[in-house]
Amino acid sequence: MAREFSIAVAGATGAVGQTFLKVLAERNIPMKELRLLASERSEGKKINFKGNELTVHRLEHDSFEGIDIALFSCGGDRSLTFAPSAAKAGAVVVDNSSAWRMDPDVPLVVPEVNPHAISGYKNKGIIANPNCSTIQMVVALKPLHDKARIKRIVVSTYQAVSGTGHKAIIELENQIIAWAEGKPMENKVYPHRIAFNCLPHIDSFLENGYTKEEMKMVNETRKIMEIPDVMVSATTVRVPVFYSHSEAVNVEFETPVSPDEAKELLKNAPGVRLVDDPSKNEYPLAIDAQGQDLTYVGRIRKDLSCENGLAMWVVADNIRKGAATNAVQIAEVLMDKYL
Ligand code: L14
Repeated sequence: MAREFSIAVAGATGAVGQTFLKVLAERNIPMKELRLLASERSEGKKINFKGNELTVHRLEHDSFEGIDIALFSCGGDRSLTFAPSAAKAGAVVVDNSSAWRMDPDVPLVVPEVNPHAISGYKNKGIIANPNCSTIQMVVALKPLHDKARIKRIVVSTYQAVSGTGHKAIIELENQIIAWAEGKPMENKVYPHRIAFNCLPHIDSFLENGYTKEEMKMVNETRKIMEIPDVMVSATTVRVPVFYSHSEAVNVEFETPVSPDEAKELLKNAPGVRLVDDPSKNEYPLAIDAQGQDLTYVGRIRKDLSCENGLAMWVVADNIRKGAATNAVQIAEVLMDKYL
């Protein structure tokens, strides 16, 4: 990576946008220019990047002249509006929203799982970054699928409020403070109180009784893992955790794979940290995964309800591996191999 690149961040002031900047700095991405874009609300704001003060500009159709890679995390509507303009200006868009993920002409990529799909950016100039819950699950399952072929997945998630953005982090904080002070707890972001509660409701409900978040886990898993016929059933739940999603995953395989074999495979798998020593109370925890880029896997045991099954617990930082880090990893492959 001798060359330097011009990078734009659309949605630079959001929870994911801020983490884009952190990850770009940490990974020393070679940049000629870093252009920060956001809605007019944040126009003119100053943001420090590696000791330089950068000004936030308003996201517009002509914001992308000279940009090589545009990292988008500014919501699905804005992405539908502005990603094609960025692509037209010659940038490759890596988009964190759900807007483009299931478009057959847009690759949906987790670099540890399907890096070859990145070449598909040539179709529309857009690559989609998958849903946070899906990313960490497929990182954990890919090495096992390569060994024994997955037939069916049943997953329940325990998702942090940061996925909804800054406003939800503040809502949970305020509810905890109100509770401690014996005052009424107010909710605006979620339809119910999230403090000391669990909400089986992420994104909106569909006709079939599932939420959009649940159906993302079904459809995105099929696309990323390239197993169009895999059966997936998901229940996605919001829990009063600030960062990191946890998941209980039950997987059924075509052929046997023992817990010991699975541990051996996961110990050496890219992007995975195996944390599995229950005798020492060691298993993946949200508070340990927070701020990290790896997907933590543990509690690996036989699923007693089927012939070739495993059960496990999978945890990752939803804002880092689940969003910003995964997108920056895609950008790194683009810079290394394609641009
Ligand atoms: O990326 O936690 O499709 O509310 C959007 C909603 C991620 C989770 C996505 C949340 C989701 C987010």
